Amino acid sequence: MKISPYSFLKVILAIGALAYSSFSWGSVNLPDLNRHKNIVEIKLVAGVTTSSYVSGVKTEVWAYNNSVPGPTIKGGVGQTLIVHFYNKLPEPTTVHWHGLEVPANMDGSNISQGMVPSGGYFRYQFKLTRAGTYWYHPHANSNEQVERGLQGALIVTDSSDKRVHIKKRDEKVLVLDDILLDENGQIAEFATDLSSSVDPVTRAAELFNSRQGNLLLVNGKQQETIKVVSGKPIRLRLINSANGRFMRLSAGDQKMYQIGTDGGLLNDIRTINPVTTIYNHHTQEMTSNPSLDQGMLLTPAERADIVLVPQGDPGEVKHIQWHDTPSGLHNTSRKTDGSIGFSHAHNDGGRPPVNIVRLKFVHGKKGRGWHPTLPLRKHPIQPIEVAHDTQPLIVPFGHGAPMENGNVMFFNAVKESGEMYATLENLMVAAGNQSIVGSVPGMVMPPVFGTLPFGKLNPEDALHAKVGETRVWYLINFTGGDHNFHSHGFFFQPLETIQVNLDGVSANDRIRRSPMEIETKDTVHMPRRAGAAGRSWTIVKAAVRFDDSDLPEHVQRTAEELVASGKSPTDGTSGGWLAHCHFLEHAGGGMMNFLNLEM
Ligand SMILES: [Cu+2]
Repeated sequence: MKISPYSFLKVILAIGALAYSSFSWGSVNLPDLNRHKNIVEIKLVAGVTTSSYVSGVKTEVWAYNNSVPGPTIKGGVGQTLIVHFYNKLPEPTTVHWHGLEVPANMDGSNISQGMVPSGGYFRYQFKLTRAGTYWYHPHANSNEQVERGLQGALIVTDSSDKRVHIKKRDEKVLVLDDILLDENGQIAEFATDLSSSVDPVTRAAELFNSRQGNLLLVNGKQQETIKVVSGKPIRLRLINSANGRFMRLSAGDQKMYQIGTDGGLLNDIRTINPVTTIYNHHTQEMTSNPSLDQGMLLTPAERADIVLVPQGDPGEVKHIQWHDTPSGLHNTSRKTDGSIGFSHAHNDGGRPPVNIVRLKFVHGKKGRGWHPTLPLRKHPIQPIEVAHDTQPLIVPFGHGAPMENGNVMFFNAVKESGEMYATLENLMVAAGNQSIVGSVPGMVMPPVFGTLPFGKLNPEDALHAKVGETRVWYLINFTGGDHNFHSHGFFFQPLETIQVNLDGVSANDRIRRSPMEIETKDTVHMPRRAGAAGRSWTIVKAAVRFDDSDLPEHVQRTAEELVASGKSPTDGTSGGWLAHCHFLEHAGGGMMNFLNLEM
């Protein structure tokens, strides 16, 4: 079968009706090698194998234990996880335990440990500290290695999970990916590989937008099927493992509730509004309502725990659908002077919905709906107290114009961040002034403050904090595209999103504040700026405390395990905690910073 590389829709229509692959949920066998009840000990091998994403085509993939996604690792809070990791890939790799509160030198980032060479071995060992839906993936050449299939779920449970009142057998993990296949059904060449045959204009687009695929995958296949009984709730743990694709899910008339996020259960259950669609007469396709109040949105690497209460008759089939989301996608083109230009894409958010999960109603004793014990959490999440003078950790998000070869420089740091912060705060005071009507003069262009892509970032220019300190992440998106922010080692609590536009007519148009409900996150969406470059930006603030004092004592890390700095790891110490955009092409292109955490 020939696959057109850039027409997502056509691929889905052409192959959407074909058979599902034969393996089912988390069926990969993962024996626990240790009989001690407080230890989960497993063997994990990264290697090259094939997968049948498209009927009749064997796609070469890179996989953990020969499976995409890799085996689901499960454990309880307080248990120690030991992973014997073998690298049978043709290149170096690491394993990053996304979201887990691990000792710094077990974090698997490219600065927390040395690379595990091809043919090499590494022993990971750490305690499971907090219930939640996590995942593991490489942190070396990540955009290629994750796209090729290296990704797997890791589930940590505690006694609060029983209060959800859904049996283990009615709980499913959905690893949601989006991959780009070439016309032979193989993983397409990577724009980040400058020696590839990808042309510069295409390269620049893949870097700006992060890789947008042409095939959606749920647990490594085009569609997942779940047998359901009317009125009997199921619990779904969603993981967005895509390089750059947003996953927004909805299930029509089926009731869905969000109960958990990256770092475990929420304080309050949230009802998920279904995504409405309209018919587009020009494209003759359905288009999803762009409002983010609709559906369950996951940006890359985010997770959500949801409960779905099926309603239907035996024999009926209903669907969970993927819906597109506008995210500031860019088109690129060759200009007459030979340079590469970029503009906002017309089709941004306009792709039609795709059925990704079949809910197949079967006969059974009709369920009586969902009756959890409330509140779900035995111990509600307590807000991190932030003093007025808490020092911000400043992380700017920006990029340069495409170079001749299509490469794009991204950054998450500037040399004069204090000066930039002062400029921003002053302009925001003016923008919030009700007595000023019309545009507020001023401009903030990050290059003025000395952009520092990750490769050029020295420890002294990176972020600094002390163990035990409470700080505020002050994340600024200067770009016309969306990003997200992921910090290693420590969860944060998002506080508010502030959209600043100096060109607004009144103070209310110039500064829009959206407070966020309390939750435990390690990855948060950074919406694009609302107006012109330099004249508008989006700020996300999040509270963080650099210790484990909100955890039970027996799982807390020691101060020695938290300390990390200097960018270069040694055998025993980490070179810092990474903080970066999780659009993998952006992170790889330099949109990455690190925290020097000291005693
Ligand atoms: Cu980004």
